[in-house]
Amino acid sequence: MHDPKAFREMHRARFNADPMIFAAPGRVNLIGEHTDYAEGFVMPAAINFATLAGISPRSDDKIAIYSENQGEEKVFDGVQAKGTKQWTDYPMGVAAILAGEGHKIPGFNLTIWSDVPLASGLSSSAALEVATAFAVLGLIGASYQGPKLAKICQRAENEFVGANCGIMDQFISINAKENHALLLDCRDLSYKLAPIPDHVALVIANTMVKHSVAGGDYPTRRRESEAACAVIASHRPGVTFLRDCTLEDLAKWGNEMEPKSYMRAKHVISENLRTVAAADALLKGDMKTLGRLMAEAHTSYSKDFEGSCVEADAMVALAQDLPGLIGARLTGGGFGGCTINLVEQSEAPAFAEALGARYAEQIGIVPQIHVCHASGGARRVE
Ligand code: GAF
Repeated sequence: MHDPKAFREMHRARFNADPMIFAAPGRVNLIGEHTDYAEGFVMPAAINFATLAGISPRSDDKIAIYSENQGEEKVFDGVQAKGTKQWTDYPMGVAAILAGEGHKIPGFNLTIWSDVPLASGLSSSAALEVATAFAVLGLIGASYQGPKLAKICQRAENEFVGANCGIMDQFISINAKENHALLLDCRDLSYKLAPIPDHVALVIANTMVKHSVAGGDYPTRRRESEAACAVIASHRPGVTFLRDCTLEDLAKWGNEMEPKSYMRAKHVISENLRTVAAADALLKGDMKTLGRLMAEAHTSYSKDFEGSCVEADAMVALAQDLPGLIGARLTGGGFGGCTINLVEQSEAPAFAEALGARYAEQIGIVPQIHVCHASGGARRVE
C-alpha cells in the first residue's frame, strides 16, 4: 500500500482523526561495511521501499502506536523511560530521545506501515525511527538539520533499543537524493553525492536468511575490530578509531592482536580505502572499477570479517557470469539479508529472473529479487 490515501483512511478509521503523514526509505549500501562505527566511509543509497508514519494529536497524554505490519496497537501513558524489548521500542525510543532533548511531547496516535523487508539488512529499523522522528517533530512543529536528526535516531537505537549500530542507516534515510549514492565520512558527517547513471539498476536479492543488528554477531565483530584498534593505539597515541589506522600499522603490530581481531581490522582498514576509491569511480562513471571494488569488498567481508553466510556467498557467486552484472556484494550488517547487484538496466529483468532461478535450485529457497532505483530521503507526504 504505497497509497497515502489508503493509509490516511486506515489512521482515520482507527483513531477518528486526520493524520499528517511522513515517509522514510530503507537503503542499500553499495560499499563500506562495518566502517561507520569506526568513523570511516560508507556509500549507501536509499531505495524505493519505505515506512509511512501517520500522526494525529490526542486530547489526553497517552501515546497509541499501531503497526499494520505487526497487526497490533499498543497504548502507553506518555513517553516511556525504558524499552520493553518489543517493536514499539523503535518509535518510543525516538520520542524518548526527543523528550530528553527538551521537547515537550504531547499525547499522540501513530500509525505505521512499511514495505521495507524486515530483518533483511535494508534498514527497516532506521526507516521506522526516521519516519517516527519526522512525525513527532511535525506534530510539535520542530525540526533539526539532517546530521543532528540522524544522531537522534541512532541514539534511540543505541540507548533505548539497545542495538549498537553506527550512523549510516539513519543518515541515508534522511539525507538521500533520488538517483544518487552518498559517500559519507562518518567522522564529521560530511558527504558527497554521486549520481547513479540511468543505465544502471540496483537489483536487490534477498537470501531470505534473517539478519539482525541486535543479535550476537554484529556486536562481537564490533568488539573484535575495536580490540585491534586498541593495540595500534597503544603504539600510536593519535589513533582513536580504525579510521586512523593504516595497512602499515597492521603489518607492524598485527602480531600483537588476536587472530580474529587482526582479520576484522584488515577488512575495515582496506574497506575504507575501497569505499573512497569506489566513490571516485562512480563519480567518473568508471563502472568497471566500481564493480571490481565491490567484488573485492565482498571477499574481504566474507573471508576477513566473516560477516557473510553460505547463502549470501552463493547469491554473489551465482550472479558473476550473468549478462549485465557490474558488481555484486552482500549489503548491510551481514550474516544474512540481501546482496546488492549493480546491473545494466536493459538486462535487469532477465538478470533478476535468472539469479532467482539459480539460487532456488542451488540453495532450495525461493529468494525475493527486486529491481530498484535510488530514491530520495524522508519527507512529508501530502
Ligand atoms: C547495520 C548498522 F545499523 C549500520 O550502522 C552499519 O554498521 C551496518 O550494519 C554495517 O555496515 O546496518
